[in-house]
Amino acid sequence: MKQMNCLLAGLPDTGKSTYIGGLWYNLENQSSKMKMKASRELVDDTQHLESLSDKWLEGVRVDRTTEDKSSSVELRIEQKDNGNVLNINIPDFSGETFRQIIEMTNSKDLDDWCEAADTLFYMANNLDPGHFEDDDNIGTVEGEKKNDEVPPFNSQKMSACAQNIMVLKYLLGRKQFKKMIFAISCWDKVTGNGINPENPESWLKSHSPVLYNFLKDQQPDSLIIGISAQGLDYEGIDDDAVITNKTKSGERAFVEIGDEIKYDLSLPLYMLINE
Ligand SMILES: Nc1nc2c(ncn2[C@@H]2O[C@H](COP(=O)(O)OP(=O)(O)OP(=O)(O)O)[C@@H](O)[C@H]2O)c(=O)[nH]1
Ligand SMILES: [Mg+2]
Repeated sequence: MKQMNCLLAGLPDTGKSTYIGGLWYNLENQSSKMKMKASRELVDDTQHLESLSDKWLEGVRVDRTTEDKSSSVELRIEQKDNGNVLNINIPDFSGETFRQIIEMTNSKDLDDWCEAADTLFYMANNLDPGHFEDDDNIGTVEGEKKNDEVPPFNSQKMSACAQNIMVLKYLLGRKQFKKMIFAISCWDKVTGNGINPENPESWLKSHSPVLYNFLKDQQPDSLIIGISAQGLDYEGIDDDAVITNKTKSGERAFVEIGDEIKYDLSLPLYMLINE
Protein backbone atom coordinates (compact mmCIF):
# COMPACT_ATOMS: atom_id res chain seq x y z
CA MET A 1 0.00 0.00 0.00
CA LYS A 2 1.25 3.47 -0.88
CA GLN A 3 2.37 5.53 2.09
CA MET A 4 2.65 9.30 2.51
CA ASN A 5 4.04 11.15 5.49
CA CYS A 6 2.67 14.66 5.57
CA LEU A 7 4.02 17.09 8.14
CA LEU A 8 1.11 19.26 9.31
CA ALA A 9 2.79 22.35 10.70
CA GLY A 10 1.82 25.76 12.02
CA LEU A 11 2.08 28.09 15.00
CA PRO A 12 -0.45 27.83 17.88
CA ASP A 13 -4.13 28.36 17.12
CA THR A 14 -3.81 28.02 13.35
CA GLY A 15 -6.49 25.33 13.06
CA LYS A 16 -4.39 22.18 12.64
CA SER A 17 -6.43 19.95 14.96
CA THR A 18 -9.72 21.36 13.67
CA TYR A 19 -8.62 20.46 10.14
CA ILE A 20 -7.89 16.87 11.14
CA GLY A 21 -11.31 16.59 12.85
CA GLY A 22 -13.25 18.06 9.91
CA LEU A 23 -11.30 16.03 7.40
CA TRP A 24 -11.94 12.76 9.22
CA TYR A 25 -15.65 13.41 9.69
CA ASN A 26 -16.14 14.09 5.99
CA LEU A 27 -13.98 11.18 4.86
CA GLU A 28 -15.88 8.77 7.11
CA ASN A 29 -19.26 10.07 6.08
CA GLN A 30 -18.32 9.92 2.45
CA SER A 31 -19.30 13.40 1.43
CA SER A 32 -20.16 13.18 -2.27
CA LYS A 33 -18.27 16.41 -2.93
CA MET A 34 -14.93 14.91 -1.93
CA LYS A 35 -12.26 13.25 -4.05
CA MET A 36 -11.37 10.79 -1.31
CA LYS A 37 -13.17 8.70 1.27
CA ALA A 38 -12.19 6.65 4.31
CA SER A 39 -11.17 3.15 3.36
CA ARG A 40 -13.40 0.41 4.78
CA GLU A 41 -10.27 -1.20 6.09
CA LEU A 42 -9.74 1.07 9.12
CA VAL A 43 -6.46 1.58 10.92
CA ASP A 44 -6.20 0.14 14.45
CA ASP A 45 -6.31 3.35 16.42
CA THR A 46 -8.84 5.98 15.46
CA GLN A 47 -9.47 7.32 18.96
CA HIS A 48 -7.77 10.69 18.48
CA LEU A 49 -9.45 11.10 15.08
CA GLU A 50 -12.87 10.27 16.52
CA SER A 51 -12.54 12.71 19.39
CA LEU A 52 -11.57 15.57 17.03
CA SER A 53 -14.29 14.72 14.52
CA ASP A 54 -16.98 14.54 17.26
CA LYS A 55 -16.11 18.09 18.28
CA TRP A 56 -16.24 19.20 14.64
CA LEU A 57 -19.69 17.67 14.22
CA GLU A 58 -20.99 19.36 17.37
CA GLY A 59 -19.53 22.68 16.29
CA VAL A 60 -17.43 23.18 19.40
CA ARG A 61 -13.80 24.22 19.34
CA VAL A 62 -11.22 21.51 19.88
CA ASP A 63 -8.89 21.67 22.88
CA ARG A 64 -5.46 23.19 22.40
CA THR A 65 -2.92 20.49 21.72
CA THR A 66 -0.62 20.43 24.72
CA GLU A 67 1.48 17.29 24.62
CA ASP A 68 5.17 17.62 23.85
CA LYS A 69 4.99 14.61 21.58
CA SER A 70 2.63 14.59 18.63
CA SER A 71 -0.42 12.37 18.51
CA SER A 72 0.39 10.82 15.20
CA VAL A 73 -2.69 10.26 13.13
CA GLU A 74 -2.92 7.59 10.50
CA LEU A 75 -5.57 7.92 7.83
CA ARG A 76 -6.36 5.07 5.48
CA ILE A 77 -8.11 6.57 2.52
CA GLU A 78 -9.34 5.61 -0.88
CA GLN A 79 -9.04 7.80 -3.91
CA LYS A 80 -12.47 7.70 -5.56
CA ASP A 81 -11.26 8.19 -9.15
CA ASN A 82 -8.96 5.16 -9.27
CA GLY A 83 -9.78 3.12 -6.16
CA ASN A 84 -6.19 3.36 -4.87
CA VAL A 85 -5.93 3.00 -1.12
CA LEU A 86 -3.18 4.78 0.73
CA ASN A 87 -2.03 5.50 4.24
CA ILE A 88 -1.40 9.08 5.20
CA ASN A 89 0.43 9.80 8.42
CA ILE A 90 -0.19 13.28 9.76
CA PRO A 91 1.11 14.32 13.16
CA ASP A 92 -1.08 16.52 15.37
CA PHE A 93 1.73 18.57 16.88
CA SER A 94 1.03 21.44 19.25
CA GLY A 95 1.73 24.88 17.84
CA GLU A 96 4.05 25.43 20.79
CA THR A 97 6.32 22.78 19.29
CA PHE A 98 6.75 25.02 16.25
CA ARG A 99 7.16 28.15 18.36
CA GLN A 100 10.06 26.42 20.11
CA ILE A 101 11.94 26.63 16.82
CA ILE A 102 12.04 30.41 17.22
CA GLU A 103 13.28 30.01 20.78
CA MET A 104 15.87 27.47 19.56
CA THR A 105 14.61 24.75 21.87
CA ASN A 106 13.41 22.49 19.07
CA SER A 107 11.92 19.14 19.82
CA LYS A 108 13.63 15.94 18.70
CA ASP A 109 10.23 14.46 17.89
CA LEU A 110 9.59 17.26 15.40
CA ASP A 111 13.04 16.91 13.84
CA ASP A 112 12.51 13.16 13.40
CA TRP A 113 9.12 13.78 11.86
CA CYS A 114 10.56 16.36 9.50
CA GLU A 115 13.12 13.81 8.38
CA ALA A 116 10.44 11.22 7.65
CA ALA A 117 8.02 13.56 5.89
CA ASP A 118 7.71 13.74 2.12
CA THR A 119 5.28 16.64 1.98
CA LEU A 120 4.60 19.76 4.05
CA PHE A 121 1.17 21.17 4.85
CA TYR A 122 1.76 24.50 6.56
CA MET A 123 -1.13 26.37 8.16
CA ALA A 124 -1.16 30.04 9.16
CA ASN A 125 -3.84 32.59 9.93
CA ASN A 126 -2.28 35.60 11.56
CA LEU A 127 -0.16 37.09 8.79
CA ASP A 128 0.43 40.62 10.01
CA PRO A 129 3.47 42.08 8.31
CA GLY A 130 6.50 43.26 10.22
CA HIS A 131 5.81 45.27 13.28
CA PHE A 132 8.28 44.74 16.10
CA GLU A 133 7.12 46.02 19.47
CA ASP A 134 10.75 46.15 20.60
CA ASP A 135 11.33 48.92 18.06
CA ASP A 136 8.47 51.07 19.31
CA ASN A 137 10.70 53.67 20.92
CA ILE A 138 12.88 54.29 17.90
CA GLY A 139 12.43 57.62 16.18
CA THR A 140 10.46 59.35 18.92
CA VAL A 141 9.52 62.96 18.31
CA GLU A 142 12.40 65.40 18.71
CA GLY A 143 12.74 66.74 22.21
CA GLU A 144 11.09 63.75 23.84
CA LYS A 145 13.29 61.63 26.02
CA LYS A 146 14.27 58.45 24.20
CA ASN A 147 13.70 55.23 26.09
CA ASP A 148 16.84 53.15 25.68
CA GLU A 149 15.49 50.16 27.52
CA VAL A 150 14.94 47.18 25.22
CA PRO A 151 12.44 44.71 26.66
CA PRO A 152 13.50 41.07 27.15
CA PHE A 153 13.17 38.84 24.09
CA ASN A 154 9.70 37.42 23.72
CA SER A 155 9.02 35.39 20.59
CA GLN A 156 5.29 35.99 20.90
CA LYS A 157 5.75 39.73 20.46
CA MET A 158 7.43 39.35 17.10
CA SER A 159 5.26 40.03 14.10
CA ALA A 160 3.30 37.00 12.91
CA CYS A 161 4.98 37.28 9.53
CA ALA A 162 8.47 37.11 11.09
CA GLN A 163 7.47 34.14 13.25
CA ASN A 164 6.14 32.24 10.24
CA ILE A 165 9.24 32.98 8.17
CA MET A 166 11.52 31.69 10.93
CA VAL A 167 9.57 28.47 11.34
CA LEU A 168 9.35 27.91 7.58
CA LYS A 169 13.04 28.62 7.11
CA TYR A 170 13.87 25.99 9.69
CA LEU A 171 11.58 23.34 8.22
CA LEU A 172 12.59 23.99 4.60
CA GLY A 173 16.25 23.99 5.63
CA ARG A 174 15.96 20.58 7.26
CA LYS A 175 14.17 18.81 4.49
CA GLN A 176 13.58 19.11 0.81
CA PHE A 177 9.87 18.38 0.71
CA LYS A 178 8.57 16.97 -2.56
CA LYS A 179 5.57 19.24 -2.37
CA MET A 180 4.30 21.97 -0.11
CA ILE A 181 0.98 23.63 0.59
CA PHE A 182 0.72 26.93 2.42
CA ALA A 183 -2.84 27.14 3.76
CA ILE A 184 -4.34 30.34 5.13
CA SER A 185 -6.85 29.10 7.70
CA CYS A 186 -10.14 30.65 8.91
CA TRP A 187 -10.80 31.48 5.25
CA ASP A 188 -14.50 31.84 6.16
CA LYS A 189 -13.60 35.20 7.72
CA VAL A 190 -12.07 36.49 4.48
CA THR A 191 -14.77 35.17 2.14
CA GLY A 192 -18.00 35.64 4.14
CA ASN A 193 -18.25 31.89 4.78
CA GLY A 194 -17.29 31.08 1.21
CA ILE A 195 -19.82 33.38 -0.45
CA ASN A 196 -17.32 35.88 -1.83
CA PRO A 197 -14.30 34.04 -3.29
CA GLU A 198 -10.96 35.79 -2.92
CA ASN A 199 -7.83 34.45 -4.61
CA PRO A 200 -5.62 33.23 -1.70
CA GLU A 201 -2.34 33.82 -3.52
CA SER A 202 -3.25 37.42 -4.44
CA TRP A 203 -4.55 37.95 -0.92
CA LEU A 204 -1.27 36.81 0.65
CA LYS A 205 0.71 38.91 -1.80
CA SER A 206 -1.13 42.06 -0.78
CA HIS A 207 -1.53 41.35 2.95
CA SER A 208 1.90 39.94 3.75
CA PRO A 209 4.25 40.72 0.84
CA VAL A 210 7.44 39.66 2.63
CA LEU A 211 6.04 36.27 3.56
CA TYR A 212 4.75 35.81 0.02
CA ASN A 213 8.15 36.75 -1.41
CA PHE A 214 9.94 34.42 0.95
CA LEU A 215 7.69 31.51 0.02
CA LYS A 216 8.00 32.08 -3.70
CA ASP A 217 11.78 32.42 -3.40
CA GLN A 218 12.35 29.37 -1.22
CA GLN A 219 9.64 27.06 -2.51
CA PRO A 220 8.52 28.37 -5.91
CA ASP A 221 6.20 25.42 -6.52
CA SER A 222 4.35 25.79 -3.24
CA LEU A 223 0.60 26.04 -3.56
CA ILE A 224 -1.09 28.84 -1.62
CA ILE A 225 -4.67 28.02 -0.66
CA GLY A 226 -7.42 29.22 1.67
CA ILE A 227 -9.01 26.78 4.07
CA SER A 228 -12.02 26.92 6.36
CA ALA A 229 -12.09 23.68 8.31
CA GLN A 230 -15.01 24.85 10.45
CA GLY A 231 -16.87 26.41 7.54
CA LEU A 232 -17.85 29.35 9.71
CA ASP A 233 -16.95 31.13 12.92
CA TYR A 234 -18.58 29.41 15.92
CA GLU A 235 -18.63 32.71 17.83
CA GLY A 236 -21.94 34.44 17.40
CA ILE A 237 -23.88 31.40 16.14
CA ASP A 238 -26.97 31.22 18.37
CA ASP A 239 -28.79 28.49 16.54
CA ASP A 240 -27.01 25.11 16.25
CA ALA A 241 -29.28 24.26 13.31
CA VAL A 242 -27.18 26.58 11.12
CA ILE A 243 -24.16 24.31 11.63
CA THR A 244 -26.18 21.08 11.41
CA ASN A 245 -27.82 22.07 8.13
CA LYS A 246 -24.50 23.00 6.54
CA THR A 247 -22.98 19.71 7.71
CA LYS A 248 -25.88 17.67 6.31
CA SER A 249 -25.74 19.37 2.92
CA GLY A 250 -21.98 18.73 2.66
CA GLU A 251 -21.47 22.47 2.18
CA ARG A 252 -19.78 23.47 5.39
CA ALA A 253 -15.97 23.12 5.42
CA PHE A 254 -14.26 24.33 2.27
CA VAL A 255 -10.98 25.13 0.59
CA GLU A 256 -10.27 27.77 -2.00
CA ILE A 257 -7.70 27.05 -4.67
CA GLY A 258 -7.25 29.72 -7.32
CA ASP A 259 -10.67 31.36 -7.50
CA GLU A 260 -12.67 28.23 -6.82
CA ILE A 261 -14.38 27.28 -3.59
CA LYS A 262 -14.60 23.51 -3.11
CA TYR A 263 -16.35 21.73 -0.26
CA ASP A 264 -13.61 19.16 -0.03
CA LEU A 265 -11.10 19.15 2.82
CA SER A 266 -9.33 16.19 1.23
CA LEU A 267 -8.44 18.18 -1.88
CA PRO A 268 -5.13 19.56 -0.51
CA LEU A 269 -4.01 16.00 0.33
CA TYR A 270 -5.15 14.80 -3.08
CA MET A 271 -2.99 17.50 -4.67
CA LEU A 272 0.00 16.63 -2.51
CA ILE A 273 -0.28 13.01 -3.63
CA ASN A 274 -1.15 13.41 -7.28
CA GLU A 275 0.22 16.63 -8.73
N1 LIG B 1 -13.49 30.92 12.06
C1 LIG B 1 -12.75 29.81 12.08
N2 LIG B 1 -12.10 29.46 13.21
C2 LIG B 1 -11.37 28.34 13.20
C3 LIG B 1 -11.24 27.52 12.03
N3 LIG B 1 -10.43 26.47 12.32
C4 LIG B 1 -10.08 26.62 13.62
N4 LIG B 1 -10.63 27.73 14.15
C5 LIG B 1 -10.51 28.21 15.53
O1 LIG B 1 -9.14 28.47 15.77
C6 LIG B 1 -8.78 28.09 17.08
C7 LIG B 1 -7.60 27.13 17.04
O2 LIG B 1 -7.97 25.91 16.42
P1 LIG B 1 -7.13 24.57 16.68
O3 LIG B 1 -7.59 23.57 15.70
O4 LIG B 1 -7.13 24.21 18.13
O5 LIG B 1 -5.66 25.09 16.29
P2 LIG B 1 -4.27 24.32 16.47
O6 LIG B 1 -3.40 24.81 15.37
O7 LIG B 1 -4.48 22.85 16.58
O8 LIG B 1 -3.77 24.93 17.85
P3 LIG B 1 -2.63 24.31 18.83
O9 LIG B 1 -3.08 22.93 19.20
O10 LIG B 1 -2.59 25.27 19.96
O11 LIG B 1 -1.37 24.32 18.04
C8 LIG B 1 -10.04 27.49 17.72
O12 LIG B 1 -10.66 28.51 18.49
C9 LIG B 1 -10.90 27.13 16.54
O13 LIG B 1 -12.29 27.18 16.88
C10 LIG B 1 -11.95 27.92 10.85
O14 LIG B 1 -11.93 27.27 9.79
N5 LIG B 1 -12.68 29.07 10.95
MG1 LIG C 1 -4.00 21.48 18.02
